[in-house]
Amino acid sequence: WERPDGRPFRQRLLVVANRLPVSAVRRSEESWSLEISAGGLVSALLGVKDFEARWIGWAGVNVPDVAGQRALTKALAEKRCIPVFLDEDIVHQYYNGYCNNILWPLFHYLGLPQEDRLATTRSFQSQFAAYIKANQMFADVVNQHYEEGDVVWCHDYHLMFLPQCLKKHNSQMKVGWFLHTPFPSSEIHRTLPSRSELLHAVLAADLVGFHTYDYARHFVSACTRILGLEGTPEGVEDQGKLTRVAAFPIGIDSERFIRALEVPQVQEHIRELKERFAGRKVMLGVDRLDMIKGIPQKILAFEKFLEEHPTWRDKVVLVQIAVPTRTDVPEYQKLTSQVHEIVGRINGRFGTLSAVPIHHLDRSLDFHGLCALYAVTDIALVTSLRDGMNLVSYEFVACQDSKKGVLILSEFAGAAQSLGAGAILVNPWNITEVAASIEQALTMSAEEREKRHRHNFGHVTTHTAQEWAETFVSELNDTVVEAQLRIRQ
Ligand code: ADQ
Repeated sequence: WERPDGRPFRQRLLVVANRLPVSAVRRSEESWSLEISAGGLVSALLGVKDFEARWIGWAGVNVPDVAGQRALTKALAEKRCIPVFLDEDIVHQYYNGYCNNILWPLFHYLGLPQEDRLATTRSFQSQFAAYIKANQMFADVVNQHYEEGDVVWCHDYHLMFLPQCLKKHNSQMKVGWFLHTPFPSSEIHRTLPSRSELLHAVLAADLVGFHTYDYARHFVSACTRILGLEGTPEGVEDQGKLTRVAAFPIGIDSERFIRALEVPQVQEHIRELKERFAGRKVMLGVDRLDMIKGIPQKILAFEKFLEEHPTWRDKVVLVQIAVPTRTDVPEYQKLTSQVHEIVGRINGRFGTLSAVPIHHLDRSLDFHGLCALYAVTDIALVTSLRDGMNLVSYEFVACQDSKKGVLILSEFAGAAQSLGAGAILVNPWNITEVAASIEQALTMSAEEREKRHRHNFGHVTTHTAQEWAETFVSELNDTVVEAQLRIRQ
């Protein structure tokens, strides 16, 4: 399939996510500066060679004036990004409200908000209306830019209505939807007042993807139990229309991490860290400061370990890097104070004039700093209470080929399905078990560490982000072709 000049056609991929992969800062009335924010999704799609990707999403800023919107649209076009402009009220009700206050906790098994029932119901209704309105605004921008033959890939719990909005406008559009969080058991999902509307809206997609087989199974059960539809090995069937449902475990751009370890600046940083922590085993946690990451539970388990193993007290250090998120939400502020209080108590109890057992940083690290830290770590502690996948565990493994450190991993992270055989799996709620796993990791033989690391390193370097994106998109193309063939028969 070629252009007249002999170059192959590349299919256009419209990636629709709540946030664009850039941060925009306004310099003057009509001038913007943009910075690419490299996350897992961005690097996954940068590596996809067969498609020409365009991003559609919110730039994270309120731009009320037409001149500013026009200037930002122009600046973003150079980065192949197309903005959706959301005003402050919509952001408050759709993003802070329905997405982050209702769907995020529910999908991570934390339940619906516990406020006064009536107040919740009232705000629930207006937040749900704003959610639908915002999804329609994303759909309007997709429709404006869609060209026949494009593939549209919708991302995450923010955009569950988008497949339905798009298909209503154009039933021929190839639409896929992928969820980055867990999809909970149908018993949890059925507590959501808008449970059926959301399921129907997602089922409008041609292909629906999850990180693990379990999440896909929960979704199919929700459709069969709540909507009364038929679940098949392929997906969900509604009056002859099949929506394909499958697992597509995400990966990372492992080469990027492995190459970073060769950069002189990173090697210098590694030397400094080794010197600073000489004579001590380094344990590491890297998380957004979110309730789902189980940070207090992790620190309490470390405290228990120190209590029970006095001989290790001056021989280990826990470095916990926690990037603050959603800092305006009271529950998140409470979590920050709680973590600070526990860290202070433990450092007061077990610290000496020369060293403290926990280094807790409330901030993000740059890419090179993060790689250096991963490389000097002896034990990574990932204790999420629930986590769609958890890419930190993958990044740690990619940076450990010389050290062969141990990964302690929550059984409630999607990554437990792929890295479980190499990691020590724990129930993060069981602090005694996590404390025991720290001892097991510290005393593990070199042969055992090597064997476990080999398994995980092989997985992380084979099942990459690029593979994930390519598999999803080619499966979406195939699904649509198969559906067309079925209709013709
Ligand atoms: P997140 O909940 O953000 O993602 P995760 O998968 O761990 O969780 O990815 C976080 C990313 O941010 C990693 O690339 C990590 O390096 C970076 N990061 C985290 N803390 C950092 C810090 N303090 N400093 C610098 N960088 C930091 C959601 C889901 C996950 C799912 C991903 C991808 O919640 O379960 O794995 O999407 O699908």
